[in-house]
Amino acid sequence: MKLLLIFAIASVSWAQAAITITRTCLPSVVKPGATLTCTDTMSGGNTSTTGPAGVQWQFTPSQAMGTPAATAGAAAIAAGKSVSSNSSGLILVSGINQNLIADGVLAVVTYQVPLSASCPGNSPCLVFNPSNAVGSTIGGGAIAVTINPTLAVSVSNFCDLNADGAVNSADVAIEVTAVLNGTAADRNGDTKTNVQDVVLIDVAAAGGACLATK
Ligand SMILES: [Ca+2]
Ligand SMILES: [Ca+2]
Repeated sequence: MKLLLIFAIASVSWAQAAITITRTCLPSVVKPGATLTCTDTMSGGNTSTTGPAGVQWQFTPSQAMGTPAATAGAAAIAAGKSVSSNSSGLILVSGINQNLIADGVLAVVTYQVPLSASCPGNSPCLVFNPSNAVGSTIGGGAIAVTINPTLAVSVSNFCDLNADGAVNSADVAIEVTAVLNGTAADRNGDTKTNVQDVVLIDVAAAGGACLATK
């Protein structure tokens, strides 16, 4: 009897357990105009109890990032679910079946980083703020969703040649080496690699604006 009671309590606690969604993005330092690929992974699900059968969540970027494109991740595909999304960043994982979703990648979301995006000092400043997160049991009941710590991505610029989030002498050295070695490293778009390109990196490394265009 005592064992049965313990089992019953354990079952109730499973039914009420929250699931967690964690977002990771690559690259961690992205350049304007490049593609940022974010992977949204679920943990804490249980295919022998509540699932979930469907999940929704939203990430709102802290600066304009255009309309994200979301595709189904391995865990969603395995459960026969598809992924829908809108321009606000709302992501919906659902499917015409009675399957429960196992832990794993629910969605892969890509953003085309606008040329206007930037982070002052190249410190991580692009944050994805979560909202609207909830899961559903097969009966339409709510499953709480926790979003793991908010991720911050750095938007670098065309003068951060080694993509370490800072523009300094290391980047200048890369450009100087390219000029000396005759390696293509055009920064002003004239198709030549020469002192003009070095100067653009020099100025940025000295604290000026990065005027490199590629
Ligand atoms: Ca750098
Ligand atoms: Ca050039």
